[in-house]
Amino acid sequence: MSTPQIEWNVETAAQTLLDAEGSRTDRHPITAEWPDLDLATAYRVQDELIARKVQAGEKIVGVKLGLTSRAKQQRMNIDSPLTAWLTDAMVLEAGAPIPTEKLIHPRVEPEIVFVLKDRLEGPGVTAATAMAAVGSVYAGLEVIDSRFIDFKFALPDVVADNASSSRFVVGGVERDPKELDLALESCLLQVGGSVVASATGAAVQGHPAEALALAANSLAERGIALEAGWLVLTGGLTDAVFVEPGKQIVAEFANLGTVIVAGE
Ligand code: 0L1
Ligand code: MG
Repeated sequence: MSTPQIEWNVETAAQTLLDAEGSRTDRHPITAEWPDLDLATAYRVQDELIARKVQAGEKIVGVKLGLTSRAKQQRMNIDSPLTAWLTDAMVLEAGAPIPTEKLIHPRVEPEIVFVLKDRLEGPGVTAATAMAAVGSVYAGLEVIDSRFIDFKFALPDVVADNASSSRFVVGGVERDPKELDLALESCLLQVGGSVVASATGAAVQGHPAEALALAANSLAERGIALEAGWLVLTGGLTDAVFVEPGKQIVAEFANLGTVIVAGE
């Protein structure tokens, strides 16, 4: 019996990606079967996918940026940053084990996380106006889990797939962004006690505030504003690392504290 062909459109693409996540089954890029999937349509797929999660009871808690650092862009061979949605179902407690039994092939990356005190709406947002809307800053770790085989995709695929989002941890140290130079904030990433990568906040678009401005301005193109109280993950500072059973993944920041997740 041959596999039924999918009739590709925004709805079928969103459901295909939700099914891949739910059944922990990675698949070939959608663009291999739907070569006309362009970026604007891919964002419609992303929005549809999240609308279905919200309908199922999840709550939007913020947004993330992906591919904001050269380390990540070079690894994925894509040089455009992108935005995606965060929901409450993605929150992982600091130190908690990564629920690998529910995931396909998780990887982890350190991030600088903002919590907004004011609404932020593009266009025309600069790094300075973006920072004025930030109430507090934290260290974070993001667990990404592409629904595509070997994390291989074109930009529209990964946009549709909500930028490989899976889980994230926010650290316990809250800082006032006015007290820190986030471009100089350094981070050591360790796996099982060995340092595997290091970076400073400048790795993220020169300054995480530039990433926040980019998010506000690109979301504005879809008529979306960032709301007060939302979290913003500004993008991996370093390349993402694989989760290894029994090994802790630790991001040690100079001023934002240390965030830990455990490989199962
Ligand atoms: O958070 C991210 O940077 C994910 C962007 C998508 C590419 C990837 O899966 O690494
Ligand atoms: Mg990330």
